[in-house]
Amino acid sequence: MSDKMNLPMTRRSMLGATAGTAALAGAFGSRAMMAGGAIGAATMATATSARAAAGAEVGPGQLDEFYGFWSSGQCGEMRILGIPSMRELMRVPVFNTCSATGWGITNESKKILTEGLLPKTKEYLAANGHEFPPNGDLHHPHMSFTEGKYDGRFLFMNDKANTRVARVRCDVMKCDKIIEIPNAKAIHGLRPQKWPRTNYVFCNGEDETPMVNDGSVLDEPEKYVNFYTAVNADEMTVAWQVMVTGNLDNTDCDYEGKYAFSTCYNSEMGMNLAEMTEFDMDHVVVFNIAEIEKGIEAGDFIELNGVKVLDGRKGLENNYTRYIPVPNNPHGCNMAPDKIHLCIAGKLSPTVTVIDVRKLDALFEGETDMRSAVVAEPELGLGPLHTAFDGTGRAYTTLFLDSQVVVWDIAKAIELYNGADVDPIITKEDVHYQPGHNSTVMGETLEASGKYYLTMNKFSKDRFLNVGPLKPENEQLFSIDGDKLTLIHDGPTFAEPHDAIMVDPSKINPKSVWDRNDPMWEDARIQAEADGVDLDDYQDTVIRDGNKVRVYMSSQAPAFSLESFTVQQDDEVTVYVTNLDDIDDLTHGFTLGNHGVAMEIGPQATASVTFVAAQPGVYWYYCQWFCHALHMEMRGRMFVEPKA
Ligand code: CUK
Ligand code: CUA
Ligand code: CA
Repeated sequence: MSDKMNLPMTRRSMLGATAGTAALAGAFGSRAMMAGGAIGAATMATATSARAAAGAEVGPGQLDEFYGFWSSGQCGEMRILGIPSMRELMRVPVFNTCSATGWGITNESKKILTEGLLPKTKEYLAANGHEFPPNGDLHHPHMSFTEGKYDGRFLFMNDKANTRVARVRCDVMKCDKIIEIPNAKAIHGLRPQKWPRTNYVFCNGEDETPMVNDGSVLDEPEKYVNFYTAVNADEMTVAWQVMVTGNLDNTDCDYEGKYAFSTCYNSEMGMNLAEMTEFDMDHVVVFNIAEIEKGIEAGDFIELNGVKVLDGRKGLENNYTRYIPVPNNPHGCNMAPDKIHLCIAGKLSPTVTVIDVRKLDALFEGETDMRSAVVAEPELGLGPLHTAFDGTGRAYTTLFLDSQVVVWDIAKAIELYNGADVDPIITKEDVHYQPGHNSTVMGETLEASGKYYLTMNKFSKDRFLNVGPLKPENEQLFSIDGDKLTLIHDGPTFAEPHDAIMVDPSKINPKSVWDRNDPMWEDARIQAEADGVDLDDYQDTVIRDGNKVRVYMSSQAPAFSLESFTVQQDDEVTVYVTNLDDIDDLTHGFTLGNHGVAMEIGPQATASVTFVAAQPGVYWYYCQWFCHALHMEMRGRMFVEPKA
């Protein structure tokens, strides 16, 4: 059998042929470019000339100025874009499963997806035939900080759908940790601590649930609670939680490491829309980090599902929290890079409330007028949702209902609040349509820059060719020139980017080839060692261990080291593939026909997958990442012998 399948090619000639593949890829590339150009000329003429005028053109083969890290909402992945071209560079699976990379299929990814789940959740999931949640709702990707600046170590993000927080390693752009947050429900707002570094990742539970949620309480809102969570960023464990009054929506923190903040739109503790919008004022909760840490040290907490929980509810005598009243159902919570001003977007109120964080100490030292920390509340337009900053004292607030961005001056808004006759509004620009989040380059850091402004619009309506009842969202990129915004990109995105950050490339330096000792496949390394297999070298070993079979193979373009292997029906088979190629961009794959098995194996990586060989017969496996001129031939057979 194996003689017939031998390829007339040495390993050296395989490597040689790799160069040919690059040429082939080049040819494919230029064809695609020509097709794109033909469409582009007709529809993008205006944006293209504006782009050129703004000096924001990125020609074929040119690199972008900035990275964009994008949420994908209910798609559950993180996306990487190039700014200002808005080209999508990569999709990083996190809370979703991915057919291309095998995220949710490989043992390495399944470990990450399951190890942080609570025991009870595993029970719900098992009852529904899942090992881990098959979906996610990723809203807020943010990078780790050191002293108020991005430090390029990690990206953190939330899953509102399944109450999780994930971390992506910036050195390889892969998720390495996912944890489910106990007690809280629907983790929404998320922000890494900015100062002195990201020791904590702050996250908001949006949905309130009965404190003891065992089926005995439904219509007693006073028994419902909500939790603010601090995750230990290095260990990806829950550091502490604070029980609060009302729900929580978005969160941010200051540049001194003293305070974190959350908006609350349901101070009513309502259970339906009418109730949730009943009061004229809701609130922002201010969390006093040092006091909370002291409280933990002093043992002033209860332990709930393994988490230290402090009671920071309103009206209690404690120094953990303060509640600042703000108008009706606020949403966005954005700390300005001037280190002073926190902007709370009004949503149902046409205002943004500006809080001066220097006035917060007083609230914890006897000041009883919580509104004394408010220094401005300009009326800006209908449906303010989120605010971005460019480091010049200007603020950019999205107006959902008006379908506009309003650019305004923080200092003038303060003057107006103090009675001066000034207009803080600099300009308003139409966007298409109904913007949610917005961002500026490095805008949530001390290195905020006024180069580009991004608006993430929830509706595209008639802006693109009709693709049926489900329409894409629309994202628009503007170049900022003084007080002027110039539209340079207008393009559809699939469901549903909420938030994005734009990052200078000097902040990160991803690898092109994996380190052979990467912890990602630690379990495979340990198992191989026990099996006497050297993963760093050519492998073609099949180990039987009862009805468990471990198949080790390596890949080098365009062949697997094992062109076939044999197992018995009902064996539990684990295939380990190590990609011995160490050339940039030479990813292989392993897809086993009709078994729901596929995985990516990057250069110098090891990946593994486990399945049951349930039916006798011949099953081909193949490499699904186009790697070589003879990529189609990169395949082999699994032979399953019938049970004796
Ligand atoms: S939320 Cu989506 S538009 Cu989840 Cu940050 Cu405001
Ligand atoms: Cu290896 Cu395609
Ligand atoms: Ca409300």
